[in-house]
Amino acid sequence: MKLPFNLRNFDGPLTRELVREPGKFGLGQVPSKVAPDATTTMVCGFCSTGCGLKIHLKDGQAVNLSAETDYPVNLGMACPKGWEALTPLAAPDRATTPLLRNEKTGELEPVDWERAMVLFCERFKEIKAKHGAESVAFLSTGQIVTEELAFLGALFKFGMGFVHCDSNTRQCMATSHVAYKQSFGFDAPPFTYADFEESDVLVFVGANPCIAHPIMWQRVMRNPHRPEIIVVDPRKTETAMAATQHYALTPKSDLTLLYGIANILIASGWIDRDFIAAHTNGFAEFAEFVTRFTPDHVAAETGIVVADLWRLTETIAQGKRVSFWWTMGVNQSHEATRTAQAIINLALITGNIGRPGTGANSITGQCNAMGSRIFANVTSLLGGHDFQNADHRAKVARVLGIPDERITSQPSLAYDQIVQGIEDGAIKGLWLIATNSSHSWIHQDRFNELLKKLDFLVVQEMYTTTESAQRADLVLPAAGWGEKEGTLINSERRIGLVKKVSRAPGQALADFHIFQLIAHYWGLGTMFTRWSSPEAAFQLMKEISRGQPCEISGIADYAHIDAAGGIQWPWSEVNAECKNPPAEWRERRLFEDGKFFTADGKAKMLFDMPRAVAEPTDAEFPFVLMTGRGSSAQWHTGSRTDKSDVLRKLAPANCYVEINPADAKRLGIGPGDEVSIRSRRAFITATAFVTSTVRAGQVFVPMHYRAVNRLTHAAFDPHSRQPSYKYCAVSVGPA
Ligand SMILES: Nc1nc2c(c(=O)[nH]1)N[C@H]1C(S)=C(S)[C@@H](COP(=O)(O)OP(=O)(O)OC[C@H]3O[C@@H](n4cnc5c(=O)[nH]c(N)nc54)[C@H](O)[C@@H]3O)O[C@H]1N2
Ligand SMILES: Nc1nc2c(c(=O)[nH]1)N[C@H]1C(S)=C(S)[C@@H](COP(=O)(O)OP(=O)(O)OC[C@H]3O[C@@H](n4cnc5c(=O)[nH]c(N)nc54)[C@H](O)[C@@H]3O)O[C@H]1N2
Ligand code: SF4
Ligand SMILES: [Mo]
Repeated sequence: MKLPFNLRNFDGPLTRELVREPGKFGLGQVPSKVAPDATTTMVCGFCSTGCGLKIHLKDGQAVNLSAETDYPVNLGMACPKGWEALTPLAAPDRATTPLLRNEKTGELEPVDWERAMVLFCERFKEIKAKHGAESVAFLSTGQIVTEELAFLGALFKFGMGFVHCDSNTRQCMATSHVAYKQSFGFDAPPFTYADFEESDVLVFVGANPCIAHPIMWQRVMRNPHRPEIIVVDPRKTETAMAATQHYALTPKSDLTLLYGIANILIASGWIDRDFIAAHTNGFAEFAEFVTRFTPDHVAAETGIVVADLWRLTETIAQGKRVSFWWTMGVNQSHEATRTAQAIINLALITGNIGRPGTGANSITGQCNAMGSRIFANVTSLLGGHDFQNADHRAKVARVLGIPDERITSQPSLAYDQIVQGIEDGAIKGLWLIATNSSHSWIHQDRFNELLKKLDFLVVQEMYTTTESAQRADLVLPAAGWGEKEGTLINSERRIGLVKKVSRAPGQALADFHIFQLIAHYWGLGTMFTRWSSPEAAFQLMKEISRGQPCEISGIADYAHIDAAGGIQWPWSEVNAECKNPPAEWRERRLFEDGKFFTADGKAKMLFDMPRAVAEPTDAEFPFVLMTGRGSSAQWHTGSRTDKSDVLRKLAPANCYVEINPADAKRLGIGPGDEVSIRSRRAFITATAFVTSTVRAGQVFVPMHYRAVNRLTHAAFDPHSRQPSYKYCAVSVGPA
């Protein structure tokens, strides 16, 4: 197979080769496609906004950056993480060689790539031989480039012959994926960021963009229509404070609220009957179903008084261009999929979709959540295809040049089922790639205890110090954003480019190169020859996407993406043939023709009775614990953002808990006091942040502090299997 270095004729230790010709591995050399003293634009690698950043290089090394003014996403703006994006690359705890756990001392010790690769293959093959193809799993990410995600999924399933894999997008976007697929026939977020500026009513449900998507929020602030901004969130978040209407509903009562709104809209005739008749199925059943959500019932369940419920509903009814936006307050719930679909139903019955400033719009989280959803080969076959569909399998086999029978039809277990598989002894080997599960997975103590049951744990990471890397048997050192190339897909389906503008430290390799090495050492011969570079992999993705709603066959190459300022899917050859694309093609929305991706072209209205939460509060655990993003300077488990002095100054160093003044007073807790928080699973301490942003009986702890998931309760949405991170019962008291 063609590798960036000549392994075929390789006759000595890989390490010697690495030292002699590091450039062959993408190590050490001047970034390939960018001139040594250039300024070049690429997309940010933190959140799904996908801002364009201008990188300034000297002698082939990025020395500074600024926000790109000519990128259609951010228009010259960036948030603190974007401005500090280069800093984490230079952190002293970067993994610079593979590390292997010494069985005698228990310490992680440097080994060369040769030994790491031999061991990786030997150990996983041993497990496979002994326990079968279902005994090794991987958990990956929405934070590496699409080409790497696709390569990993193809390598693991078609090459190495394993079955079970999932990614942190399960923690995040699984709900939106399933909701869209069931309602629209494909996982297709319909919007473009211009919609933030074109709505006259924006409804944010369980989303805090001021903190989590600051530059999307800047787009809202550019809206010239003096819009009504409605926020539905139990907390008075930064976004709620900036809104024109805030509805602090009882946590996890969204489904009841949304059905209540639908009921009033339908009963009052504030609906678009023509749109419903022409473009939807299931309206009559839905209309009948929601009649039971009377205003009084809704008020009792949600804590939103009847007059406010009417005000909210009337605002939606009066809007000419109403857009609905949702994020983790919806997706991370025990009834998440139906809640997302209740939002979709509101957009459908009011005809607020397919026009400027409208839409049922799920905002994604990680920089490549959308790439992961469509191309990771985890829950759907590459390119949004179906593992169960023989034609789809044959198509993928043909494009990849892999025998048909290699393309498995067996569905993978979901994240939580993989974890359960470890407990049951069915999963013996685990490979984590660009995710820090030991911090981020729900009910963390159980997860970390279960890791001890594994025969072999591999962690592919940028840093040696993460909670997950510290537990690994083998650490594979990865290059990060800025040290490799590829594409990311943002929230509005825009494919943006990431470039190599910095040298990876030591022997850290791009994930893409690590997968090439594994393919070789696994003995897969020429099976992955076509994956000779990220850009070659991109060409494969183009071919695979042909005929799919997410078709990108009209994108020529990376240079095309670069010149266009990112390109939204779909972009087929029909688009490409248009020599002078009109300016409005730079920001496109879906469903303008009212045609959805279902068999009959109509959207489906799906609904279910609300269910009780998995762990209600009681006398012993009287508080609801909510979790989420704390500040715009903190990213997830902090592996990257904690490395920046600037970003660290912008957020509290210690774990804190937001608690209402009335509760604090009753419990004798003052601002800044150490408090204890106890759930049925663990006990942690945190600093009290006494604030009326949370209501009495509720507390909030940001997810960035490692203790938080020691408390959370492992409950899941039955359709998406997404964890319900935002609700469990705790007690709070002075420490
Ligand atoms: N600075 C920063 N930005 C980020 C990230 C980060 O780590 N740091 N992560 C990125 C990722 S991966 C994601 S997924 C997004 C997440 O972006 P968001 O979803 O906007 O962020 P969260 O804070 O997790 O959750 C949003 C809100 O849900 C509310 N909520 C809790 N329970 C309920 C409920 O029952 N109903 C309703 N309606 N709301 C509820 C919370 O109070 C919270 O304000 O952010 C992305 N952007
Ligand atoms: N309680 C609670 N828990 C939550 C949430 C919540 O709201 N509340 N939110 C959930 C959500 S939405 C998400 S998305 C998850 C996020 O959870 P994680 O994915 O576990 O969080 P990260 O810190 O982003 O971990 C990514 C890791 O990948 C490494 N990395 C970065 N770039 C690369 C690369 O290019 N290659 C490789 N190999 N490694 C790389 C980073 O150093 C980092 O350690 O957390 C979930 N957990
Ligand atoms: S808003 Fe998101 S994409 Fe933009 S600079 Fe900040 S982290 Fe990067
Ligand atoms: Mo996420």
